[in-house]
Amino acid sequence: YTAVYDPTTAAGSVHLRAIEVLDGNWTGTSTVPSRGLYPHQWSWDSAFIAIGLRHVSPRRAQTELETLLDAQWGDGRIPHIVFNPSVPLDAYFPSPDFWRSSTAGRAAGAPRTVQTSGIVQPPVHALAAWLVHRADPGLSRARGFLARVYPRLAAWHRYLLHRRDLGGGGLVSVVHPWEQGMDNAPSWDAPLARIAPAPARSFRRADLAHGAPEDRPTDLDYGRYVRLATDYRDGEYSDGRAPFAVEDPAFNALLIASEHALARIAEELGATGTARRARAQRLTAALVDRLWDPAEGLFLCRDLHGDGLIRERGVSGLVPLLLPGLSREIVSGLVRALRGPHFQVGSATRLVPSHDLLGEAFDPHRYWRGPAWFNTSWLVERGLRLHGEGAYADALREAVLDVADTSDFAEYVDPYTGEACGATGFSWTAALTLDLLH
Ligand code: 9WN
Repeated sequence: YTAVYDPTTAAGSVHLRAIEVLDGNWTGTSTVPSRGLYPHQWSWDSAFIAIGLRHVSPRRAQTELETLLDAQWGDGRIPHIVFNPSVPLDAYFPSPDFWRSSTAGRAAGAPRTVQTSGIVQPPVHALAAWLVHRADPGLSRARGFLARVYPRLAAWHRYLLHRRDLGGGGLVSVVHPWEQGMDNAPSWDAPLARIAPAPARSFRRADLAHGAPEDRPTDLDYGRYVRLATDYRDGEYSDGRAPFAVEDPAFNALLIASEHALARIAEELGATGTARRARAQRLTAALVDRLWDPAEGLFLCRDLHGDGLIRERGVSGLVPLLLPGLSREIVSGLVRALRGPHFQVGSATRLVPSHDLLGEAFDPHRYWRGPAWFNTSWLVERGLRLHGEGAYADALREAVLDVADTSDFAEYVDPYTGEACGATGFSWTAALTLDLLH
């Protein structure tokens, strides 16, 4: 394989190998993120997976999303994990006997027939559903795909906007770092420090059987994750009072992007998208008002129990670039941040690092504290293209395709070298590679 990526000669092979990864991780009704480490269905993984799968099998992409939506709770939440009953309990922690969704989640309307977690993940689903529809509108219409998913996606957004506006400013809060999807990002250090960790002997981590401990969150992090999840469960997953409550820019930006997608879905179904578009605009204004830091030229997280904005620069603060309707000042601030000393995209780094290269917490191998992930680079690539930065978008796209190929579709990579970390054969890496190839 040549050092310079040449899509005309390499596209065939990387394309086929990406399809093989997704085929290997397909269970018959959904796709696992990776065979060893994550043997169940994950919420935002499935959305990214569907976005890639639509190019190979629009039918399977629809099924991926529908399987996830079948596990939706009565209150509208989409759980972050849907458990596969044929996988042994000790294969992943926390397992169904920890979450106890069918009993502890009864008041919130957890499904009876399938076991799930009780927390959520970023709402990429309506965006995914819209993109899946567009890949094969004939099949989608014949199966009534959008008509079936629309009410469920609307209920999902309703849950987030009505039950999770814990700060009262119109934005959604996450109540656990797993909800935001970037588990051990340095932005969580301050809000997590107030949480008393569960004792290490009270649980057994399964992830260390698959990943190098220095690439994973620490035991102390896990103690706090377990405490937060246990207390949420013991409160029957009711929302309102949360010891950890953070407004995150990526989570909210993905909700807004999905709200725009829901407007289009509504129109496709013959209804009006006007109210949804107006809501997306209101949410964008709230995002800017509450999380944009003009001096920094970046969006930051807001700690509802702390001193306001959390002063850590993370990739989460760049993700809102994917939104339409941002001011010129914000777009150019984000592009400058991406290319500047803290992320160095286009110069020293290959993909977008998850954390500030100059930050004290930066670690090029530890999970969300520095390594580059393919989903976030894919989101930033979309944002660059949307805002007319085609040359930068093209360069990032080439880098993503090259590193996905040479890392064997790694879960995450060293942002400087592209060296693989975590699992290989990771589904969203393969799926988003396919999307960028089309
Ligand atoms: C906890 C599945 C998930 C991703 C997350 C990633 C990681 C889980 C874990 O794996 O989180 O949900 O066990 O570490 O951080 O973004 O969805 O791929």
